[in-house]
Amino acid sequence: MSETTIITEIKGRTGIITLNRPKALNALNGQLITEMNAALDRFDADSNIGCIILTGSEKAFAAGADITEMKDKTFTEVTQEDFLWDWDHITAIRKPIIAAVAGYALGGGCEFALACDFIIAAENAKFALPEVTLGIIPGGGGTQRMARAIGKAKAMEMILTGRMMDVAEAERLGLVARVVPLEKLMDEALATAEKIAALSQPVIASAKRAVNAAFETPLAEGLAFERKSIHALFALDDQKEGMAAFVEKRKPVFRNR
Ligand code: DAK
Repeated sequence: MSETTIITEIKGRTGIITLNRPKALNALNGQLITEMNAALDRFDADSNIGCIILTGSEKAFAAGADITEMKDKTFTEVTQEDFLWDWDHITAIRKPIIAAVAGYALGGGCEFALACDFIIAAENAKFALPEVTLGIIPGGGGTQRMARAIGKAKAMEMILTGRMMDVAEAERLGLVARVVPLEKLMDEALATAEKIAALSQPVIASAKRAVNAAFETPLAEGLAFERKSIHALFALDDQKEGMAAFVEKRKPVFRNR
């Protein structure tokens, strides 16, 4: 393997993964996906970490899957090796993942941002699913997650034209949770991550699972899942502590159990 394609660091209780292929605008090659997945697993297993941030550079979150790596692949190769089979691993991570997006989030880069739990975007962020211009369609979840995120009309228009969406439109449509000045992107993402990480980890994991169930199940099933989840949380010390602290007018001390 050549030099590492990501940088990882821990700040407070937040694990930060920075995509680091600047010369290729963080194009997502096999090595990067492998290294990113391993870092996600490490952070997910680390009880000192309560939230993860995935970010890129000021110019590009990621400009998509690496076109040079896939351009000559044959149908037989992509099907037999199940090309990019490990692309979806990010959705198996239990801890919250914030995408801190500056610059281009295109194709697979946009799909990775969509696969995170929410996006905080810098004012220069640009989103697109330009795969049709390359003779393919989005393959990392874009047709499904974009349609759910911004609705059919806008998703169709984006995916059928491949056009770029600026951050103002992305915020208006609910694609991103918040827009911040570029120079404040990491500070804002980190402050948000630390706020989440300070809460009870099993409660946060339960909340993440419940919201995700909204996209996987019919409403009645999702509501039943939510009901079971909140009932289960009454088994936690952290529920007793959170409510006792409110009544006693003090800050809760969560012990993640
Ligand atoms: N792949 C490889 N290299 C890329 C790249 C990419 N996606 N994007 C940029 N680069 C490289 C450029 O080739 C260039 O390299 P050099 O020529 O310097 O060696 C360098 O990054 C700088 O790019 P530019 O010179 O083009 O920079 P500009 O500022 O002029 O333009 C740009 C920036 C982002 C508008 C432009 O680079 C661009 O349009 N890039 C391609 C964007 C794109 O089409 N992305 C979608 C790729 S397809 C799957 C899951 C997912 C996918 C597929 C399958 N499965 C689970 C099966 C995903 C597919 C895709 O993402």
